Amino acid sequence: MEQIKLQFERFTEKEMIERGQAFRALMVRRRTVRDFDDRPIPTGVLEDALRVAASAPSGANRQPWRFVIVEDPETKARIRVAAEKEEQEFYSTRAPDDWLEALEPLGTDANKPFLTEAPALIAIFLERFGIDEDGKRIKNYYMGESVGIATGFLISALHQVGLATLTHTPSPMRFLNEILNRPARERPYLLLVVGYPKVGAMVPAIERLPFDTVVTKV
Ligand code: IYR
Repeated sequence: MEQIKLQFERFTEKEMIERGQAFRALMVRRRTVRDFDDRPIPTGVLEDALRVAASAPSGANRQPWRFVIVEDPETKARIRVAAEKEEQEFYSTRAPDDWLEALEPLGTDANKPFLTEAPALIAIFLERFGIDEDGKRIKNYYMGESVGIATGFLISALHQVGLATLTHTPSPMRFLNEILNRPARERPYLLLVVGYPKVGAMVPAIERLPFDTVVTKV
């Protein structure tokens, strides 16, 4: 493989500390939002964030992510109907009691108004395998890890420009393949709801775990 010169920005130690603190301050303010208004997103903003997502590292550089931007009200409405159907099943029968208990503090239920109220949904698909020109399967590697990292990049990029997100996982969400016309080799990974929080939106008063619970130094 041909090699090219690495473009890498180096900073002084002072700059490193300042940049680290500034990025931390930005990112820890991110909250998952469930209450969106319908104000549209400026042209190009989603595309820029998606280019960030698509630059994520992936197993063997297979880039096994596919993103579908949904802004059309009719398609959002179809997604909402299908998701609420699954969620009704989930909340009334499928979910075990311990799961419902874990969700209690978040106050979620089977109604998903944000799917039509938010200006955009980004459906994220995981490509289980590729197809070459002869129609032969190409193996992908570490798809879950790769798409998870790309999704993290996407959420961060959107937060950075002042957009709120909700990582929504209707289960099962195969209906997304049908509505969005995606091949069976692409598995719906999650549905990212994107927009501005409603003025006065509330979020649950949840806390992050203590730092030394999640980080250990040996
Ligand atoms: N998919 C359901 C349930 C749900 C599950 C988890 I884990 C959450 O963090 C939140 C909700 C729903 O979207 O309501």
